[in-house]
Amino acid sequence: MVAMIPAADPSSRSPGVTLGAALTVCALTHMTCQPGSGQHTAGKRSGPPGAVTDLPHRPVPAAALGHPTASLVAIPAGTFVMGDSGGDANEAPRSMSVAGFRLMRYEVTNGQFARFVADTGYVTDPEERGFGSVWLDRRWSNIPGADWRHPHGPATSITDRDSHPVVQVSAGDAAAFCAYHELRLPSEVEWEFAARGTDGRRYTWGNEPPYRGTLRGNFGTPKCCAPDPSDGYYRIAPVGQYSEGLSPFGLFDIAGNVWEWTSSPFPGRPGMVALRGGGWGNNSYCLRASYRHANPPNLGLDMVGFRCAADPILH
Ligand SMILES: [Ca+2]
Repeated sequence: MVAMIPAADPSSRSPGVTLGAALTVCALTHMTCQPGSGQHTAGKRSGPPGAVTDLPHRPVPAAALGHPTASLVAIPAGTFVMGDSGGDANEAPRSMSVAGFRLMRYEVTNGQFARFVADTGYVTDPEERGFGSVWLDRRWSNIPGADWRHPHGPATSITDRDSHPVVQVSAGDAAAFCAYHELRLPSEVEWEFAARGTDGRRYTWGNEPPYRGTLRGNFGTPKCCAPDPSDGYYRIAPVGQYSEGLSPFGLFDIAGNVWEWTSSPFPGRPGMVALRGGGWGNNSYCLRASYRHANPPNLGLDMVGFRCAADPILH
């Protein structure tokens, strides 16, 4: 099984972290995700942890638990500058045009995925392979028995977590879920346009750093890369909790909570696909709307989920 896990990206600006059999997601392969990267590691909140009184524990909207088409948001056609001149080499700014499409307002939830499995008998890649990747002690470990019903290992469960985003689903599993509902995964260009719109903002909510006073999502510690309960949830949060982190089109959890699979192959990384958005263990560099990451499409991880897209309704 270890041989199926990719090594670190040889083109990355690796800080020399020993990866072993671990898969890398963003933080461990990029120096700029490490502590000491200046503006990206500003203090997480304006007050001390004891002063936090506004942790988000909102009721989850019914649309996040119902049919996936119930939360589709129309994204108009547009042209934008994709990328970030302050990011990685693969984020070189370039003008891109996107046709109109639709994208789910929320990440796909356990409740939605459970109904899909009940209807179809679908078996996910991690279930077939017998393991899922779990983020433990700042690295990925392949844990036997980790799957979407046991996201962080066989001793964990999704009981009472219908409203959490499903994880431990591969890109293939995500595409199968979307196709069953006559939807599809978004392309990488569509995802970034939905995340930041046309005004060149660095993050989905604007240019304000993630950790300055306002809770904008479910992120990791400013010092790379551990889960952090100060946003209300140690690891995964229910979808739709952080209204201060909305995208220009009203999408929740674009930055953080879980990474999101796209339908796009990753340029220069044969066999790999792109995923976006950062997750509950990442810090601000990886939460930028333009940050790109690549994974093998059959891998399940406890920090990676997805949302589905659709073509526009034709009038
Ligand atoms: Ca997300």
